[in-house]
Amino acid sequence: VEASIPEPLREAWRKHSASEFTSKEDFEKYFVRHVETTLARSLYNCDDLAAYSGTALAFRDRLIIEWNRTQQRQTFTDQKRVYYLSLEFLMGRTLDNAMLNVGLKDVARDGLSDLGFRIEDVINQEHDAALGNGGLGRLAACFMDSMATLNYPAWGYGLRYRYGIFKQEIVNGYQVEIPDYWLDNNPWEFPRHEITVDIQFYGNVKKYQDENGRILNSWEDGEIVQAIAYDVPIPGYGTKTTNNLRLWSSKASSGEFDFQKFNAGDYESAVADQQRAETISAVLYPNDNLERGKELRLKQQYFWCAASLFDIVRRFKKTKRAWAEFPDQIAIQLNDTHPTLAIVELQRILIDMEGLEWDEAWSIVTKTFGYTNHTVLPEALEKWSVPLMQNLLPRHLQIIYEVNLFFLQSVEKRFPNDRDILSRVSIIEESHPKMVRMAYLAIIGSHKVNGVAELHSDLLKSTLFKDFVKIYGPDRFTNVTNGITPRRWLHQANPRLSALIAEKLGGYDFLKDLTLLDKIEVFVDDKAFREEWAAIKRENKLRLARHIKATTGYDVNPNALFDVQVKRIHEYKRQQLNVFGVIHRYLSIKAMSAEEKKKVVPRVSIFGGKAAPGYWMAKTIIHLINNVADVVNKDPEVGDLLKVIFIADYNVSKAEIICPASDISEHISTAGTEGSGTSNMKFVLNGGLIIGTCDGANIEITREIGEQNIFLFGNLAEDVEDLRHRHFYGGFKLDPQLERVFDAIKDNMFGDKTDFSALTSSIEEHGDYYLVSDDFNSYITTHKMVDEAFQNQEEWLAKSITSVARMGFFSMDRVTNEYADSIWNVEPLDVTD
Ligand code: H53
Repeated sequence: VEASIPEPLREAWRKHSASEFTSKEDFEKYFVRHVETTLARSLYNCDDLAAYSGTALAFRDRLIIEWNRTQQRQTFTDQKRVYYLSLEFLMGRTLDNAMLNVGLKDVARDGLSDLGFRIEDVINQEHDAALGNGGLGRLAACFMDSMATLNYPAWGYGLRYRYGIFKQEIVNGYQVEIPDYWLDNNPWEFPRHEITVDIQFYGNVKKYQDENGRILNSWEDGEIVQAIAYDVPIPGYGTKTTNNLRLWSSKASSGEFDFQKFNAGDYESAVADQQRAETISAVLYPNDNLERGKELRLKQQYFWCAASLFDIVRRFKKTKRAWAEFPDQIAIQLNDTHPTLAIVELQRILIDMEGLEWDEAWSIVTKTFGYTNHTVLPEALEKWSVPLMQNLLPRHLQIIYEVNLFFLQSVEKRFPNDRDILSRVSIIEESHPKMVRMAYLAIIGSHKVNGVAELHSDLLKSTLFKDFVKIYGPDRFTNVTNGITPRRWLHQANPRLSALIAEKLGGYDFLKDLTLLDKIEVFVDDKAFREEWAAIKRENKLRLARHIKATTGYDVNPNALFDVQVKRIHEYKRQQLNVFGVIHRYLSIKAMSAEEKKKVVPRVSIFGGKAAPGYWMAKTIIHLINNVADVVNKDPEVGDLLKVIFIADYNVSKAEIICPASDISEHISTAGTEGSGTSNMKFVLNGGLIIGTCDGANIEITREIGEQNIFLFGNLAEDVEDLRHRHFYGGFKLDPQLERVFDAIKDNMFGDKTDFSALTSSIEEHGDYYLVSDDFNSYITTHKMVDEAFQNQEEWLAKSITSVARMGFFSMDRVTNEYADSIWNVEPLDVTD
């Protein structure tokens, strides 16, 4: 149906076309109207939650106007677009960000105050959109902000989970998971019930001859599930560009199948089918850096890839261009291997549905895709069992085998005397059962593969993907070091610091070009500037102290050194090293005389992070932290000298309170294991110093800010293999200071020692894979240096200011521009031109 209104009738439309508010008066008008009509409330029963909804709806109106214009403009201009495929988008809250991005937060603050509300209370009503686990999901969210800010025509594609990452509660020291049902009155999404795609699973493949006598394949008799689009507008900062994030929700298809059952009186079974279909988009898998090979996860992946590809292809076909132009119009970025099936799906569409020849199709596919790898950890690398795929996606498995065959033939031709290389690089691992190696498929199906920090990208080339470098040459592999959006992670999280910087730089341009931060370095000796800088840190620490008091009941001294480690709990991130260090500190304080205690720098050790529900060791670490907190915090011999805090349910909105409040934060993964890390950047950008290993982006942070401004410790990545070897083949002795810590644990000082025996024995008896013992001494020594440095507050302040001034490189805008230039080949489109 042609839905476009004929020209003669458009006048009435234009006259009444929605307009956007800019003044306080108008904001108040929109707000009251929404409260009274959309929400059916009044000034007699408008609480903070209703005020949140009213404000959100007023801003939503504005976003949607810009969103419509942007989409129309992008469609009309028809230049190349980027599609960012990610199973996770860890967006956090939207309202504050929307107000800041459109530049109307002050207007809203004044308006809300006129109407009887405090803007902070209103903002705090919002539920986080937590459709992600950790770094990978948050990176996708930063991409969305940056792509819109830089005016790139870009869409995100993801899944609309009914349940995001679980809420974490701590009960008797243990993590308990509570489902996060977040969709009730979420004003930020627009259901597009008219935009649906039928997705097939199971079934079988039949061969047939077309009219030209060609043998083609058809995938038949499967089960159909419907994908429904939900759109989320993504406003850029200081631009009219408002991009789209499209999330797919699953529903049973209203096909004949159900009807037959229904008519046959099998109502219950028809409902069960319905529920089974809805299960696909029901829950986010709560694992970070861990793949467990569950069928439902594979279903999620295909469902989302197929719906997104159908949508992209449908849009392309409207332009009536030749297929060969597809890669000139479309770049698709794969966030990790989770969307690798999109490669296979596009090949399937082109050869099975559109009738292209294999080679022509494959050349289009490889020019279209780029693949980002985020980890070298073996347990995080996706492999799918061949029988599972055979059953669920029979046609795709055939195509994978075909891709593999052609690939291996080409390898054999180039390396005729190397038999081993074929089995090493084969997409199919010859195990029982056979497995599809998704990373290899992603490399073969993309034109560029990137790692997320220099060390990580180098490791990819020298270890995991070494053979592929030999085959394709080094140019297919590149590095784009991660970044963060300064809008959320400076301006929104730390408004006062942002304002101070703006005052010195004569405006907020640095939020769009973070390298301008270097201009604050000249104020490092400016007395007033330094005082204000210190006052801001203090205020941020007080804000966190209030949060800690409200959530844990503990009082913490704001003059103490705040030492923070917040991130997913994982053995490779080594929260166990941190808590062992805390125990060591506790034991040392207990052994001190009153005189010695006077010299101790008071410390608050703050932890936060979720463990995957099935990751027992990670849960044990949480348990130990909480038990240590229990003992230490109540010990009168220690008092203010040491407090241990576990902040429950760490998420994006809590990160916005925590990051600006740290004095030092910990990024202490075993060298060579962390892809990049991004919270390291958030802490430094907010004037916190860091203690870290030579891993991930820590190395580049050091290069940028100078090694005198960071506390590095521990063994290097190049030595890890040897050290691990030594644990098994003699030459290993447990670090004596760590032994003292273990003795305390074994004395039941922190509760029943058997609760923690897995933790100690993994180090003492099972090879200490993460090299906790090897790094312990250097860790403790470096913390002593941290204490000493903190005693010289003037020096500390200088380090803090200098570091912030040198953080420009870590802006997500630099990252986005690098992807745009070296991987996507897309240009910005200013929608106001
Ligand atoms: O991705 C971040 C990195 C971080 C890395 C993380 C990540 C996940 O959160 C999940 C799966 C995965 O393979 C990697 O661990 O180092 O900063 C963004 O690139």
